[in-house]
Amino acid sequence: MSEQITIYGSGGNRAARVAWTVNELGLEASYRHYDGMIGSDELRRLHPQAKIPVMQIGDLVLFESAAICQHLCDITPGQHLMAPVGTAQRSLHNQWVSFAQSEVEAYLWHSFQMGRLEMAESATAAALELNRHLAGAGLDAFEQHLAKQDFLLNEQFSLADIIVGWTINWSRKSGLLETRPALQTYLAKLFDRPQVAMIW
Ligand SMILES: N[C@@H](CCC(=O)N[C@@H](CS)C(=O)NCC(=O)O)C(=O)O
Repeated sequence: MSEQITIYGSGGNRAARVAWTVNELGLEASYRHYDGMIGSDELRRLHPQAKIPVMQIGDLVLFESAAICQHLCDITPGQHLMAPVGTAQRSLHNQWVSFAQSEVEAYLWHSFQMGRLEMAESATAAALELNRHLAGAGLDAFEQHLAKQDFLLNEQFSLADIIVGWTINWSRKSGLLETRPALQTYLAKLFDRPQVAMIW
């Protein structure tokens, strides 16, 4: 690839999805990260909410971690992480990525935000319990699916495992995997990969 790839964001946050995809595809990228970058004017010129990750590649500026990872696959000849548009495998990829973000990650994010707001304990306890219940219902779907196969799409690792794996790892850190052994086994397989960029 001739164009320089710059990733804004690094570490165990959602930028880890992008770094892991870069590693799996064997691409070169430079990473920009400094204290105070989130919310900065520099980042707000690239992302409407000044969040990470953002990728700049040539004239293209992209935000949303899943969109960035998918773009990297689309522009990498001979890549092995994502099936072509119009195939069943590609649509199953879209399905699991959307499901993870709307049925699991949204509730984890909401609980995280409540922690930041330091609301009255009585106000948060019920909402946190509801979030655990709703995220858990989404995780049950992944638990049943991954009890039957090694990776999300079939027996072969793919980009869906990078994107959804990050969400499942956040669920583990939120104490939601204790009763979900198939997801624990699944995560261990992901962490075995030398290219992994998540933090255990
Ligand atoms: N859906 C977005 C989420 C982006 C996001 O919320 N990023 C976090 C870091 S993981 C962030 O920048 N948070 C800043 C904040 O909440 O102020 C994605 O997947 O890229």
